[in-house]
Amino acid sequence: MPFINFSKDEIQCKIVYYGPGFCGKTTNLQYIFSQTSEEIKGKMVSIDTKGDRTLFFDFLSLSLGKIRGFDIRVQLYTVPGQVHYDATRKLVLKGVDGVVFVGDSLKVQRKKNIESLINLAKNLAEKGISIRSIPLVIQYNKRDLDGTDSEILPIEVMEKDLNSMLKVPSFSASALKGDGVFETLREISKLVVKDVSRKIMVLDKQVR
Ligand SMILES: Nc1nc2c(ncn2[C@@H]2O[C@H](COP(=O)(O)OP(=O)(O)OP(=O)(O)O)[C@@H](O)[C@H]2O)c(=O)[nH]1
Ligand SMILES: [Mg+2]
Repeated sequence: MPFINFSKDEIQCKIVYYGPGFCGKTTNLQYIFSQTSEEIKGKMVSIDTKGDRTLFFDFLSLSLGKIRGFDIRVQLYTVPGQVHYDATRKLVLKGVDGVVFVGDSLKVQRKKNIESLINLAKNLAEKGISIRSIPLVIQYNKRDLDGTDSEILPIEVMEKDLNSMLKVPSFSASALKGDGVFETLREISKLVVKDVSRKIMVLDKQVR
């Protein structure tokens, strides 16, 4: 459920970037931060990081404009992808309004992608949320490695592995170069704002 701050006329929506270790979640946020104007973004905060590895989470807040007099802010979080940080992932998922699942296009990560998606479904289910109903977008990252020496999974294979049941919007991306990063963010923001507006309308009706 979004957080509504009536004293500031602000609605805060939480979007979590989820996926296996090293798939590029932090890089997505870094690119968004580097390309967004000062008026729109807050600080990017990385809590507990060792080299490239997120050990707790990254956080970036963006302003999306107004709906019915309320400022809409999206708060972007990343989880630590490494398998043994599951307790932290559960904490970061608390109060989530939407998820970007970042898949790693490297062939060696194929199994890790699937395991991470299953882990997401399980951690959402523990919170009473179905992966089939929450706003969700899938991003196939590291596509810039296509055509290099690295072995890359074809999009069709990733789509079959990760999206054949869910059938959610999906995007090819290179978080490193920035390709597809804003397309992914725009789509998840759209889905989340739509969902949040619907929930607020239901609340409105209950109050009246
Ligand atoms: N070639 C290429 N490398 C990428 C891309 N995105 C991320 N990387 C690299 O992959 C490594 C891991 O990226 P991160 O963004 O730290 O990965 P993460 O998903 O946050 O990883 P954890 O915090 O461990 O869960 C870094 O060295 C990035 O530079 C991409 O689109 N293309
Ligand atoms: Mg990270």
